Amino acid sequence: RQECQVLVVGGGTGGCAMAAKLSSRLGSNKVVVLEPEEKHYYQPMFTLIGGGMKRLDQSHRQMADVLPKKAKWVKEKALEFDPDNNTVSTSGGKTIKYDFLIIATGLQLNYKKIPGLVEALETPGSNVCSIYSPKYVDQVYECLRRTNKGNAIFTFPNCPIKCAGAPQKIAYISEHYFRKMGRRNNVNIIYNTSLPVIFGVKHYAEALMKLIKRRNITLNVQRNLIEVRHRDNIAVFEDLTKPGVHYEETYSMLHVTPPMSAPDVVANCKKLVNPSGFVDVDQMTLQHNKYSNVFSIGDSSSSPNSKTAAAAAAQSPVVFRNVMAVIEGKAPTDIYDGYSSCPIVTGYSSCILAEFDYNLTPVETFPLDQSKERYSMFFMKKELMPLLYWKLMMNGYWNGPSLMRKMFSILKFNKKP
Ligand code: FAD
Ligand code: UQ1
Repeated sequence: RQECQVLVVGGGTGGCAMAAKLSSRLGSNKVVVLEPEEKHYYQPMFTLIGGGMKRLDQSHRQMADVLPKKAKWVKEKALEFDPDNNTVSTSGGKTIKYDFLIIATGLQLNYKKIPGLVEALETPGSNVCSIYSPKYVDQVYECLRRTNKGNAIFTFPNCPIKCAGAPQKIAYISEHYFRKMGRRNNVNIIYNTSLPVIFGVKHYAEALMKLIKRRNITLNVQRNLIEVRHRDNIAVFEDLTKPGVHYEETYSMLHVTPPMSAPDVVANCKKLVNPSGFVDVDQMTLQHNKYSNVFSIGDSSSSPNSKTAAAAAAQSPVVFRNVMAVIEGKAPTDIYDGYSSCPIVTGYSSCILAEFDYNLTPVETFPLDQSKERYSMFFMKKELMPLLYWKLMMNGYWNGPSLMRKMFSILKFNKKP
């Protein structure tokens, strides 16, 4: 049995940022981080690894070096939450009692939900790959290098996912790759998405539709991957508008974005979650709707923002201030506006920087039209963001770009002051 003031479950993007902020304010050994993994991955780099622009070993650090020194790391999994008794039991047989709990367990990748997919991903030379897992991301560039004709198919599942732009980023990067290699005339690029639109924010969707047309990419909406028959190179899709209608599509390369969900241990604790299995928090304060000493940050929370590291960054000062308020016996008053951001990489030197809030209204940081493809945004995504992540965010110093945006707008550089 162990006790702590704040227990952070999950030492990924949101959990580590919270542990850094809280342990710096509360002092040593007040914060426990429960996290089973040895390595901390900077997942936004996976898209670039897929395109051969970065290596996998550049995307991770040792968890021990990333988690804050003032917090105590318990290298175990949460097995069961008991919010009525303020305890969490762990894979190592511990029961940790907390005053305050922050759930930051991210999303679980459900590759197994699609029959034939895991076998395909794990068969060498099957031409099936996925940027979403460090286990499979290296296969993406290998697939690109091997493919010189036929259909390169990219999928988007029928559920909320993290970084909803990533499935199309890898399609655009691949299209550019085949063009650079002189193979584009022999390869069809097909983007099959379960969503009814290319992107949820109109401002960017319009730009992306033009790009798709210009670059001759086939877009099929409301088309969901349900099976992979890798021996025949066939991917089976269902038409979400016509129940029972299936399409068997032959691929020479298949990039799969897996179905995702909150991790089972979280989803199974019915007292903590909403009907979809996400931690049931108030979308403004990020405090749990029933348990006032429980908060959630990042992908495992029910707040209806687009799930990104950028969103977790913008949530982190809100969760921090609200946890501190509750610790001091006050009501939480800080509000998260749903900010999320997605640098939609469109090739080997260009990027559209989408930024928006709960209302899907663009909230742009820079005094430029960010729906245009730009090298500056690509450079920021590829070279500056990893630095910002490791040096600032992981040490609790990055609260998202709202301050930068206000600065630009005060200086009247911005289009919308
Ligand atoms: P994570 O960072 O995933 O951390 C969850 C942690 O919880 C993990 O360390 C895990 O080991 C731990 N955990 C899980 N279960 C348990 C348990 N039972 N007990 C204890 N610990 C547990 N975001 C952007 O902002 N910009 C981008 O360009 C971008 N691109 C992306 C591209 C790809 C391919 C991917 C995969 C993601 C991308 N993201 C991007 C999204 C971003 O990585 C996530 O939204 C972010 O990491 C979410 O943070 P989190 O803390 O909620 O979860
Ligand atoms: C961001 O804050 C963030 O989290 C650290 C990302 O993840 C790596 C991003 O991709 C982006 C774009 C932001 C937002 C930052 C700026 C400067 C617009």
